[in-house]
Amino acid sequence: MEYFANIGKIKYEGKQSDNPLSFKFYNPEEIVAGKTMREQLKFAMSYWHTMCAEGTDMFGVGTITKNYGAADAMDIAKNKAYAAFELMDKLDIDYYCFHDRDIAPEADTLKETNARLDVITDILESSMKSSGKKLLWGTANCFGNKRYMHGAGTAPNADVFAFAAAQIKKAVEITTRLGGDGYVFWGGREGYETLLNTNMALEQDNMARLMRMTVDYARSIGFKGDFYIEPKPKEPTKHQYDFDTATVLAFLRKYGLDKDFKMNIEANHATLAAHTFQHELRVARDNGVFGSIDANQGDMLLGWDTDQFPTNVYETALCMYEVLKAGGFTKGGLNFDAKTRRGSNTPEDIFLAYIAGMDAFALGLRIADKIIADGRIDKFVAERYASYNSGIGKKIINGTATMAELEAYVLNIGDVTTNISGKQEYLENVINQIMF
Ligand code: XUL
Ligand code: CO
Repeated sequence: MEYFANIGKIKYEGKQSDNPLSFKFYNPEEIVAGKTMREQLKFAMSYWHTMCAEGTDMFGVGTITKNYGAADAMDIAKNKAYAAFELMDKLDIDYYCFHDRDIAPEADTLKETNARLDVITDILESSMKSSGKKLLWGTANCFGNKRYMHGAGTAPNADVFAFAAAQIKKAVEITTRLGGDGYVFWGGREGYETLLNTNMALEQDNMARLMRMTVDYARSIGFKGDFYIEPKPKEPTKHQYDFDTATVLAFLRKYGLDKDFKMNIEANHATLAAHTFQHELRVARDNGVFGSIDANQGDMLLGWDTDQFPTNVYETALCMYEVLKAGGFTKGGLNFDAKTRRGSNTPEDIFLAYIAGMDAFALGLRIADKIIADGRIDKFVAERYASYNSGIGKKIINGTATMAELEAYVLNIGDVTTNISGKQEYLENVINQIMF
């Protein structure tokens, strides 16, 4: 059965094309910065938004039907899996990501739920075999069910912790079985609403315990992928422990987990933390924990996670600049954790949205490559810090300068006489000149 019957394979037609169902900038086999665009960008489909989300919001019901011609919950789940592979094939997307509950609905008992997961995992496994599509990462939805109302790994109730561990065990097993390149922790409700009822120290200790157990168990069953934490400062809880990359790094280091985890950076989460997307990527890169990306964008006028498809080329360019500087993706990729607006309610809108996101990142990649090849930005930054290459600066860097020596140095020079301009406007001109 064909689920998107009116839509053919999306092909690169170039920017002159007026066919809305074509790529204008994403040319998968074209080489940019030494690899094909396909290899550089490693696009992934998010199962939850693309296959499941029906456009509900706080004020209204769904506007998009995603039952894929079935009525029974498990029949819908099966058809959804087949439809997912048709969609990936038509969009020429090589990877996908899922939560356990996206692929199969939860039943009354964990045993029955896991049996349902096995049924769908069989379909995913055989579809992957025949199509060559790959799993970028798997994860567990430990936030949707009401048992997780106070959190999962950070819940005050040990039975809830146990349930989360049992659920994650299964999610890790199916991720491993499907050859997943990654496993994500996103702390959906791992945070608090008020400190008046919260033992923050115990909650964080327990989260670390759950992560350590997960890593050890996954490695024991042969999981070879990377583990990621996906920082987000708030929503759904008022305060989430994985606030931003710097906060997560401190957490990982405190609990000795820093060698086991990298970051999955989401653009909209960065802006909710009052950072730029580039800032979060830079913190990850500088600390050797850059892993994967949830590609989307927020609305700067709104304070919540709108998960829009990325179209802002300035942002995608600076993102891909960081990715190229980090040496490119290894096990990670660009997962479109993005959904069409509630009013864009046809299957065609989903295709148009992915085309928008893939083209925006293709443009970003080309521009980032040009920024690096142009060299003016890198040269400017290198020269800005040139005082550390010799003399007193070199001594500061190699750790031989003492406070007394620095005092003597200053007494000798009198005062700082040169401070060169930061030339922000010049650099912004350079970026625009390269972009346009
Ligand atoms: C929520 C979010 C999640 C994670 C995976 O804001 O980004 O979908 O990506 O749990
Ligand atoms: Co995400």
